[in-house]
Amino acid sequence: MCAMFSFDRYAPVDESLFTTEPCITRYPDPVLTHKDVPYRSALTFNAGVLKKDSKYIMVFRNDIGDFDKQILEGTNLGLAFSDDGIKWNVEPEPCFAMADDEIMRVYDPRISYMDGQYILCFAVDTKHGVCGGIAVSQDLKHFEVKHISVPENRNMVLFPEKINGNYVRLERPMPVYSRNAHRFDMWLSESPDLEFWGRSKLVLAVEDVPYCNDKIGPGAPPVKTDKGWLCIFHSVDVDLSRGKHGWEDAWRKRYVIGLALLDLNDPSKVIGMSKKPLMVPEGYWEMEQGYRTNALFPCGMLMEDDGKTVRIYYSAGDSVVRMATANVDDLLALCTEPRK
Ligand code: BMA
Repeated sequence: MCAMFSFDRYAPVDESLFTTEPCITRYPDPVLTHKDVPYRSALTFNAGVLKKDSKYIMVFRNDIGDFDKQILEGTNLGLAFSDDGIKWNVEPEPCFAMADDEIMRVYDPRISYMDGQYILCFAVDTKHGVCGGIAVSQDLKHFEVKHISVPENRNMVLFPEKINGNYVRLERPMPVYSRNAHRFDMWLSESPDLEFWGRSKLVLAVEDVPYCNDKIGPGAPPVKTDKGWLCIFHSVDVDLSRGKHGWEDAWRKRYVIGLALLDLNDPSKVIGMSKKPLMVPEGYWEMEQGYRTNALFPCGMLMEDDGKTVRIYYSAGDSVVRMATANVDDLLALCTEPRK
């Protein structure tokens, strides 16, 4: 193995880093569970959220099945609207699904609105690997698929506006030859038209994140501030001694939420990063219940109309959607101030 990349397979992480930042306020209850869904639903999670014309719009992953019997039978994407971002009305039918001889399902949506159209990014499970997909829609009922990447790629997230004339996405390829271990990093690509993507660059690597020993991936469309793009991501540490949590025989991962600040004009440049997680799993909804406990997975982030309050929509336990708020200046300070 090349010495430069000699990682311990899963080096232990410093547990003292794993606290939620005090600037975070969680809404106490989930904002969406399978009980809110008027069609078959076992797990509602990994939800992209957008605020447009004072309305909140959510596209969420709906795993079909039976929560109480712990049965999962497939996945589609659901659509919900809200006046306050807390109480959601789910549309009567799912809004999007893909399946054919090659594609098994789409999942983990992120939503943006640009140039008069909604843009949905999602993961695509195919018989030949996981791809990233991008589709556009005028009405969130009819979608035109613009792009499906080569495998393996996941967690595509668009910046909310073009940068230097191009669409820009964050993404998380899954290289198997890079460091002789499972180390998946955050990358960026550009496109003039959402269809053709290139100029790919590494943005943030696992070894840059002091509380990660496995993989990171972009979370939600970044929020623009005058200091840079606020970017949340998920970060995973693995501890092989972790045993059964949730529905599976063993679940050895912990998913936390990280925070970074990217350069406004060249968002491949990380100009600040919180040296500890922004949020870690806490309490009943995040640690005790669900398909996979100990997993926070953010897919939505938006700035409120006051220009100060940032909302983060994240999943807990791959089972419910939750929401937390923070003041934008506190988030910026976490990225820019040296830690004591
Ligand atoms: C990731 C994806 C997500 C999921 C997360 C936590 O690898 O599969 O869909 O929410 O794991 O289980």
